[in-house]
Amino acid sequence: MSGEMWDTLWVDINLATMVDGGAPYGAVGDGAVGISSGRLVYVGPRMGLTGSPKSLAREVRDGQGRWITPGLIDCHTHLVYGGNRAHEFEQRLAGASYEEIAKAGGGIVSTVRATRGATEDELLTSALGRLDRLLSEGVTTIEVKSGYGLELAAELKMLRVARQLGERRPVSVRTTLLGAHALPPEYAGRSDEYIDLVCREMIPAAADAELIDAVDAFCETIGFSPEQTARVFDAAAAHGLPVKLHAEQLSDQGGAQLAARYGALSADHLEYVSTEGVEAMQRAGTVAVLLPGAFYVLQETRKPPIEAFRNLGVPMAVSTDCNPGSSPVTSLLLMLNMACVLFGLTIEEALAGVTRNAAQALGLSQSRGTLEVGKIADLAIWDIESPADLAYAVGANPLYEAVYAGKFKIREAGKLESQDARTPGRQDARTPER
Ligand code: DI6
Ligand code: FE
Repeated sequence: MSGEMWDTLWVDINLATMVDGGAPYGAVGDGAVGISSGRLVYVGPRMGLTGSPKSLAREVRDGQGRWITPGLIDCHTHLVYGGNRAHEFEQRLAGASYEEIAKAGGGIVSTVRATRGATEDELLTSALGRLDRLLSEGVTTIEVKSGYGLELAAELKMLRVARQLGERRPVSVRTTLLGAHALPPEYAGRSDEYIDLVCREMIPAAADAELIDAVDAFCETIGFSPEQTARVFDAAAAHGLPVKLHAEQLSDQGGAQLAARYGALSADHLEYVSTEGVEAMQRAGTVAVLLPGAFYVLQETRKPPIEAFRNLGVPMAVSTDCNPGSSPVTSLLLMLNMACVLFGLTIEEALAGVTRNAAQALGLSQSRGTLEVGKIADLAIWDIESPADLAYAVGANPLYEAVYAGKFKIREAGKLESQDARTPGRQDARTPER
């Protein structure tokens, strides 16, 4: 063999590459995966290797017939927050609606009080606990939103904590400013002035501090109007930041069309989206992020229009929406199951939703989301007989090992088995597509 030895070569392994257009799951039986300098350098049948495994790589791993998928991507979370809202869950079970609780000063605003009052260390500790549960299921990339500070200092505090998560754990963190999540009490009756604050102070400050990769808003009767959302998106555009939108979660506000008009990476929730909204998303290439945890916890009955997304070819992603109110969820595998059972996705669609399409929802398609040569070696290795097992067994966690950037192994929540003393993190979190 000429040329350099690869770092690692997996053999006796089945691949769910999740590359679109070929075999279901982009599957390759009796496959091999070569890794060098944190990148995939070979993905294909073992038969296609040009030499014996030992002649090709310094380390040869025997997969013993397991399956490899891309590392999972949780593309919509509110992972960083203070406090706990179990009592609101009790109130809702007793008949109060999410909107009623929000209007009575609970809901998002109660988490804002707890988040403003928490130190960075406190926020980091509680977020790490949730993050570790996600990582234990093979998550290697996560998006984290602000939106429980609703004042400049507290929003920046949340974003710094989110970025720190990527320095403490083997995970790529993408951060999104969600200043327009709810109206803070001190701005009651002055929502346009609050939007001024978001546009004139929060977005510029977070962008200047290089703390954000995107901007999001909550376009809803209990959130902000389409006009106010458009102002937020204009400010994002002025800073060269892509946008996402919480759209049509509780009612049809035309948010999907608005998001599409701004070339949004994604529109999320979408239970109440109209046909026009779906068509606009298709034309703009906007990903539909489905959040079955919020649908389930809020006992929503109206489903997002899966058939329409499917027929028009709108890519569907699936995420936890991990947050203390509508989706206190830290299992992406459970969301796979719920996306299938509650929304009617096929298992292959659901798995694409936490890999290929989740990468697209974060603008990371070139580096993540499928097993393809040149992409970052973020992998999940599973003790399963077929990919269907990932959505089938409720509450099971068949993760055998996760590999982050070809270097960091994780087998149990929070337990890092590093092959490399370097801490993963920041520079990877900041650089869009390497
Ligand atoms: N929609 C949601 O489901 C979350 N945010 C949003 O805009 C809920 C956030 C919360 O209740 O704390
Ligand atoms: Fe959300």
